[in-house]
Amino acid sequence: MIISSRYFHISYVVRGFAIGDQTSCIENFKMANFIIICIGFLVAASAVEVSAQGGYIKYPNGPNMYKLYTVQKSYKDAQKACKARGAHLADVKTKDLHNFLVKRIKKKADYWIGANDINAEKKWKWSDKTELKYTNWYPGQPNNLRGNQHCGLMWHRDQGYRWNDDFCNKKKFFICEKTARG
Ligand SMILES: [Ca+2]
Repeated sequence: MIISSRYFHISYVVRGFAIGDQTSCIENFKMANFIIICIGFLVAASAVEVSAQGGYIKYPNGPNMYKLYTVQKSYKDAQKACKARGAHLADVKTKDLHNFLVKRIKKKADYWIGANDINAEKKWKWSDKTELKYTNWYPGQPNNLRGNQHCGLMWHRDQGYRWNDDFCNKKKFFICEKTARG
């Protein structure tokens, strides 16, 4: 009687451990799977955003992709640099696109965009020669300082990077835009 009772006790304890270990093992396995799935998801998400096309980022609400270049160039040289990559300076035609680009600024600086009135004073046009409808000028801009500011940029002096017209020969960072390929 005593022996069988002891045996019962021991077997119960052993079984208890076994069940406990099994449960925690399953929990650990589930957690490991969960972490692996999460990591996989993050990697996939970043791979979608930074496409294989030279670091250009697809704008989800339009057909184009964008890259912020942190090399300083005059406006004309920035235009040339974009063109050499099958792109042009970014035509920021909506507030949503403006915000999308601002979120991706890592180096606080001015960034040339497509807006300019090089061809005719006060007739601001985008790179694609269309007139500006949506604008996001900083209050008091464009002021055409000294009668010689014809190139638009996202202005680092404003927290929201509202736009300023500046001297086209100044060297600035710039944003290129090109059509996203399927
Ligand atoms: Ca200005």
